[in-house]
Amino acid sequence: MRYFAFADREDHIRLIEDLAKASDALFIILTGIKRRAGAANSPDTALLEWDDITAEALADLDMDGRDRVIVSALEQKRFAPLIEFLKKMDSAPPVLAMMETEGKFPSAGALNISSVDLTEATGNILRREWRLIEIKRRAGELYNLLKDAGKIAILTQNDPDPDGIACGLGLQALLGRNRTTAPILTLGNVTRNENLAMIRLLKTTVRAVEPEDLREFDRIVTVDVQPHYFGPDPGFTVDAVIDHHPPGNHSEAAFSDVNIHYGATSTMVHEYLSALGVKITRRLATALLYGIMTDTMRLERGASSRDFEAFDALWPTADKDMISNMARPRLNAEELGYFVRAIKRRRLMGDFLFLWLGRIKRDDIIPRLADFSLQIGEASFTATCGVFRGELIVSFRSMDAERNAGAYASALFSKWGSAGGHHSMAKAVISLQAFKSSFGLTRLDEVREKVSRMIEDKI
Ligand SMILES: [Mn+2]
Repeated sequence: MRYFAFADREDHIRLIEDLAKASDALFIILTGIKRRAGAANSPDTALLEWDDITAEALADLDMDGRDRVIVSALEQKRFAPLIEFLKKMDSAPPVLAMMETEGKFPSAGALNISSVDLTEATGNILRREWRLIEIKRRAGELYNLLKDAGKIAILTQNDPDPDGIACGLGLQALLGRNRTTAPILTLGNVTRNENLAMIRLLKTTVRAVEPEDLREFDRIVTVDVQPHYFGPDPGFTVDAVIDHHPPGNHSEAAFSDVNIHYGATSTMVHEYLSALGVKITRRLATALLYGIMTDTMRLERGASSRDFEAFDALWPTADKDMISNMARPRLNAEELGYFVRAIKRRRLMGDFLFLWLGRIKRDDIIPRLADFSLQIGEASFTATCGVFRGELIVSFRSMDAERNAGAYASALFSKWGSAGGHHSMAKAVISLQAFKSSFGLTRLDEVREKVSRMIEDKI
C-alpha cells in the first residue's frame, strides 16, 4: 500500500511517517511551502514540493483505490482541488485529514473522507493523563499508608456482595498480601447464593468476625462501604475508605476515596491496580469484572464511562464461564421445594400474581422467585413474599406501565419498615411482629391473607 501525504506544514512529518509505518511507499507532497534546510525526515520518504495542487500534477501521481491519502492542513482551502480530483476518480483512495482548526474538513459528504481535529484529539489524551496522574497519586498514598502495617483488615459490608469481595481481592493484590496478612472480613455473614458461589469458585475466603476481633489488626480498610454503615460507635477506627456510595462522615480516616460517579468500587480498585502497574491475574480480573457486572446490572444501571473502560480492560482476561456459573447458582433440593410450594399455592387475580414462600432459610430465594414470577400465566404485576429472620419481605415486580412497583411498596408498607424501589422492581422489608400487632394477627397464614388482601384492594 502506498501513502500520499499532502501537507502545508512541516511539523507533522514525523506523525505522517508514523501513520504510514506499514506502507510500501510514502510520498509527502509539501504544498505551498518549501522544505527548510535540515528538516528531518526518514530516508525512505519521498519528499516533493508543489507550489499548488493541480489536476495535472495529481494525475501524474497515478493514485488508485488501494492507496491512502493523508492531508495535514493549516489552510483547508488549499486542498480543495485535491478533493475535487478525488471525487471524480472511479476508485478513489480513502482520505484522512488532520487539522488543528475547528470544524470538519470540506468533504461534501464523501464516504471515503474522515477528518480529525488534532487539538481536540491531543487534548483528550492529555486530559486522560492528568486523571491517570491523580489515580496514581491516590493509589500510591494508599499503598504507603498500608505497606508497613503488620496485619490489615479489609472490611466489607455485613452481607458482602461481589463488588465488596472483588475489592478485597484487588486490595490484597495491590498490597502484595494474602488472606492471612490481609484477610477479607465481614461483621455479618455471606448468605446470598450468588455470593457464596463466587467465594467458592474463586477459592477465596470471607471471614466473619466480631468488632472486638478487629483489635488484632494494625490497619483497617473498608471497601465498598464506609464507617458510618457500622453505626455511630462501632468500636473500631478505620484508616482507609474506598467506596462509591453516597459519602458519610468519616474524617478520622487517613485515606478516603469516596466517589459516587463510579458504578462499582471494583472499577476504582481496578484503576489503582492499573495505575501502579500491578499484574491482574485471570482470577482477579474475573472477580473485578463480576463486581462491576453485578453492581451495574451488566452496565445497565448507574454505570459511568469509567466502569465501561474497566469492563473493557478486564473482559479479555476474565473467565466468562466462571462468571456464568457465579451468576446462575443452582437451586438445591430444599430451595427448589420452596419454589414449587409457592408456585403451587399461587394466587392469580387477572394479571396480578401473589406468591407466598412462608418462612425461609435464605432471603435470596425471594428476588429469584420474584424475577421468575413475571413468566407465570398472564402476570404483569407480582408480589413475592417470605418471612426471614423475623422480617416480612415483599418483593414487587411490574411490567405494567400503569403500576409503579416502588410506589405500591412504599404506599402499602412504609409504615412498618423500609419500602420502595423502581417502577419495575421494588421491595418492602418490615417487622413481622409490628405488622401482626397492627392488625391483631397471630398466625402466619393470617398474615398471608392480610398482605394479599391489602395489595389486591390497592390495585
Ligand atoms: Mn458496590
